[in-house]
Amino acid sequence: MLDAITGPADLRALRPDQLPGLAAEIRRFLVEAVSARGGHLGPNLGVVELTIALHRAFDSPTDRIVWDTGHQAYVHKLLTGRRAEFASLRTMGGLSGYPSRAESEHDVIENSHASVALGWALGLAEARRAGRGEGPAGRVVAVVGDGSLTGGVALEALNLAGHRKPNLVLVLNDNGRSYAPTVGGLAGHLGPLRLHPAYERLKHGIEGTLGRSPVLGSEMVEAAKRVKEGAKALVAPRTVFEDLGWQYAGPIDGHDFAALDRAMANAKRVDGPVLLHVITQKGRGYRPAEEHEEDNLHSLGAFDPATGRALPISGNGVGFTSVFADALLEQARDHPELVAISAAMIGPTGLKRLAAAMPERVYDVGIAEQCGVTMAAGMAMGGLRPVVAIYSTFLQRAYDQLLMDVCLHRVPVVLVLDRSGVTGEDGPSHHGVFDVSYLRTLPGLVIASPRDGDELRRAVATAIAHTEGPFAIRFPKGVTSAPAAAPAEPLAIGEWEVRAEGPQDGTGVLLVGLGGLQGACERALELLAAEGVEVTLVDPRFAKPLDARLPDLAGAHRLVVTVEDNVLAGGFGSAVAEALADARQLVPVLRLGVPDHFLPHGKRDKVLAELGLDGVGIAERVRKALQDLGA
Ligand SMILES: Cc1ncc(C[n+]2csc(CCOP(=O)(O)OP(=O)(O)O)c2C)c(N)n1
Repeated sequence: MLDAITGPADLRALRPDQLPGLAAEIRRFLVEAVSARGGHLGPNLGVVELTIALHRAFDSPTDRIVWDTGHQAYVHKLLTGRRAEFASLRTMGGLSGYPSRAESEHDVIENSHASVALGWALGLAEARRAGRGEGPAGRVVAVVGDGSLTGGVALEALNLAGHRKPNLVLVLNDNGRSYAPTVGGLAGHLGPLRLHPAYERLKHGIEGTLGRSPVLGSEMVEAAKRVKEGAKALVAPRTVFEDLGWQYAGPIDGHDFAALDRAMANAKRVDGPVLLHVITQKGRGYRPAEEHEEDNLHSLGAFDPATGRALPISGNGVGFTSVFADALLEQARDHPELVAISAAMIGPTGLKRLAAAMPERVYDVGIAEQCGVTMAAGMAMGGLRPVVAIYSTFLQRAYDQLLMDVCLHRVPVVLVLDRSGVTGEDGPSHHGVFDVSYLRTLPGLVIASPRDGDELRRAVATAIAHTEGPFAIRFPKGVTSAPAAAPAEPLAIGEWEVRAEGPQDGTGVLLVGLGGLQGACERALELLAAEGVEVTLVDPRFAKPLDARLPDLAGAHRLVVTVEDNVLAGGFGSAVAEALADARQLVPVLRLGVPDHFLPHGKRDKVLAELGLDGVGIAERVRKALQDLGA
């Protein structure tokens, strides 16, 4: 059946009794496709029926379906004519793992940072209300997970939509989980609605504004009778959504086509914002995902479809995240005041080990990076030593909190930015290529950028020992060398390491490579040395402050080359150029890094090579620069 579906119209031509078969086929397809190259599995298995129902009920692209985060849009892709492209899922030039406007007119937004879909949908709905585009007839639907609803920006839109009251459908895809179980008072509010549904179904289903129950089954009919008989146990409070000005319908069984169809048909008839509370099961229909306790196989690399177990990764080494996890645990043993904060990503950021050993010292704040950072400021002011572990790309969201709460108050918060630099398969919105630029602007912040496991462990020790102000550590995705067993020796803040010393007589090249790109610099050094170009290789260790000896060392070379996988705008190379200009050191500077455009998805190594940020590319650019200088 799946082969015959080239778009939503084909889907609408199916008979209702054909839909369960289609859903089963889609689930088999998803497991096969994701097992080959990795990707998001659990979230997509959970929304198979929901996505089919959405595309039958709404007329995309005239009606706009906006996926929050977008990691759960694989089924949407399959149903909008992209089945064949799944063979290239997440590979360079292939199918994106998120919605992509370049791929399809059915993809509205491609921002894979959580919690923004409702704001987008609100804006689109207001534009229609103002008579633009399709006008008020077209519907706007936002599909938002219960995890993503914990983000402040989602709550802001929820609040505003209840006040503005445009025609807007919010499908709350409630599976009770982010990666791990969703935290917070709102999750606590949804739980009882999910478990004791009868009253809400009745109030808004039979007697309320929606006219008919979206989920009228025999159980409900019974419940209806009991309510009418005045059975007090069934009387539930209003939902918070209604208090905010929304109409609420639910809960709706997100795996029951008939219930979904009725709910959506009703929602289309309602004026103003309506929330469909749809209950789904993450990982549905694939036992390894259903039974996977940590995250229902939320996202994973290539795996064996028979067992759900990850395929062994070739190559030696240990993940940077793992080194951080051990280093943090080591520090926590010596520092009872140390606590760690994660924004709904305890597992992926490596806090799981600390949480297993000392659960009371790890805080999951939900997808609430801003709140997490400000809370850390308060904790530090109150005498704790908070370590905030947030992927580089997601910390972008908390810029103002870093500036005003952490840095203005000079509180000793430690920021740990995993997935710094080019990250790979998740694409434009996930590459952590902006952090040096945005962190550098923050007064008083130290920024360490360790190149390997040993240096990372030392950076963690340095950060915890640094009580005078905030401290950030950024490190890339990927594997590194295992750190030494000896106690981690703290680093001197701002002090670089000269790793290879070339001539200091104005003839050589000074190569300064930040963090994870030291390896590529080593390779470039070898290539250049073989051609007789002499190079001094420096690991700056810190993007801020820079070693005070920089202008003098630069002046002893013919050319300074900076290498980073951060954007060139305001990045590490800019910092070096600024320092040299301020010292009136006029040596030419060649800055290598990420140019002024968004990067595609693809393996980290491949993306870096395309940018010329591998050994060969660096050597080539140095050679060319020397030619231009007439050397
Ligand atoms: C701002 C931001 N922080 C963190 C993430 C990482 N992240 C991706 S999906 C996800 C969980 C989303 O949970 P939910 O919205 O309930 O969707 P589900 O996967 O359960 O379907 C998180 C935390 C993100 N995408 N954006």
